[in-house]
Amino acid sequence: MKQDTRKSIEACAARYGEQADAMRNYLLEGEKQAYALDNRGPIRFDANGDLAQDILDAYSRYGFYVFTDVLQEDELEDIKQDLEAMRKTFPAEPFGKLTTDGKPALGADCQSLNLIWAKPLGDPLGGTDLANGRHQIKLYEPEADSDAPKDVPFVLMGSLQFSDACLRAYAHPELLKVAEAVNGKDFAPFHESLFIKDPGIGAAVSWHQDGNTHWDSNDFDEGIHGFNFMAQVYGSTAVNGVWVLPGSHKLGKIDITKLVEESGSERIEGTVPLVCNPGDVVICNRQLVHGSFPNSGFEPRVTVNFGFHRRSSVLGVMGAGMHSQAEVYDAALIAKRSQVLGYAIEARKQRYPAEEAYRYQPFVESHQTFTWDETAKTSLKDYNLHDLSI
Ligand SMILES: O=C(O)CCC(=O)C(=O)O
Repeated sequence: MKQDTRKSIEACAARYGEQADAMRNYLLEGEKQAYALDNRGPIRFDANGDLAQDILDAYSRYGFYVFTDVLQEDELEDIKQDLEAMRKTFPAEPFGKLTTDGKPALGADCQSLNLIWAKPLGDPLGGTDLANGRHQIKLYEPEADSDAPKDVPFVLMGSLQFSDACLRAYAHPELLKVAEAVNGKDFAPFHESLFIKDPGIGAAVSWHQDGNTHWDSNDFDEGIHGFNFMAQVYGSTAVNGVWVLPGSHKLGKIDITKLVEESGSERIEGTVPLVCNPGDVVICNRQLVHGSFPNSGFEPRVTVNFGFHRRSSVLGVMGAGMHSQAEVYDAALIAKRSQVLGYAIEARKQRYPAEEAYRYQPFVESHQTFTWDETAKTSLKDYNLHDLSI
C-alpha cells in the first residue's frame, strides 16, 4: 500500500519559496516514476535456491531494488524500542560526553566517531571538503521553524554496537543470501549506520556517489564499490527519502555540478525517490548518484544502513580513510572485521530460533564459531574503527 504523502509534499513545497511549484511537481512526478519501475517486490529465490535472475537483472539495470516486507512487525518493534532507548542516551550537545541528565552519553567512551549532528533542515556535507569532497553541490536549506532545536541528530555510525535489534537485522538470512548473490559467497563487510531524518528538522545529504577507491581501476565495473542495504523502519517517501539517478552506477565518476547545471536546478532530471513502506529494504549500489533533501514533511525516516563488498574490492586495498583510518585491508583485518557478522548471526538465532540461520562461507571454511553473550557484546565496542572504507 502506498503511503499518503500529499500533506508532506505540500508542506515541503511550501518551504521552497518561489521554487514551491517546481518542488511539488518534482516530488509528485518522481514518486510516480518510482512506482512505475519494475524493481520492487519480495525477495524471491528460484528452484535451486538462488536469487531470482530477474531481480539481479533489475538491480543491474537500475542500480537499486526495493525488497518489500523484509522486516516483520516484531523486528521493527524491537528496532523502534532500541531507537528510543538510544535516543535517551544521546549527548546533550553535539559531541558531548553527557546526556541532559548528566549520565555518560552513548559512545562517550568510544574512540571512533559515532553520532553526527546537523543544523535543522541543513545540508552539512554539500559543497564541503568533507568525505573527500564527494558532495559537490550545496542543496537549498529551507528555514526551520523558530522552535526547532539548534542541532539535530543526523547519522549514527558503528550502530551495531549500540542496538541488538540492528545487529540482528544485519544477519537477516534472506538479505545475506542477496549479498552472496551480488558479491559472492565470500562477501566482506563495509560499514553500518543509522540515517535519522526527523520530521520538520532532519538534515539533507547532498547528491553524491559513494565509491572512492576504484574509479580509475582497470577492473572497474558497476559492482566494484559494493552496495548498501537501506532498511526502512518507518517507511521512506519522496519528501524524506533518498533519491537516485537510475543506471548512473554504470557510468563511472559523474560531474554532479554539471548534472545540476543541465537540470537547471538541484532537482536532477531523471531521479526518483526510494519509496518504501516500513519493513522494506532497498539494495542500493554505492556508485549510484544519490542524495536526500531536508525532511520538511511530517513522516520520520530512520534507515538502518549496512553495506557489503566483494572480497576482491577490499583485499590488499588501501582504504579511503573516510569511515575509518586509512589502512591496508589484509586477510586478517577482513576476518577480524567480519566477526561482527558471526555475532550477529548468533544473536539472531537467539531471537528467532525457528528461522534457518545464514551460514557464512568464510566461517564454514575456517571452522570459526561464535557465541552471543555479554562478553561478545562488550567486544563490539569500537568495531567500526576498521570499517572497510573504499
Ligand atoms: O539516507 C540518506 O539520506 C543518505 C544515505 C546515503 O547517502 C548513503 O547511504 O550513502
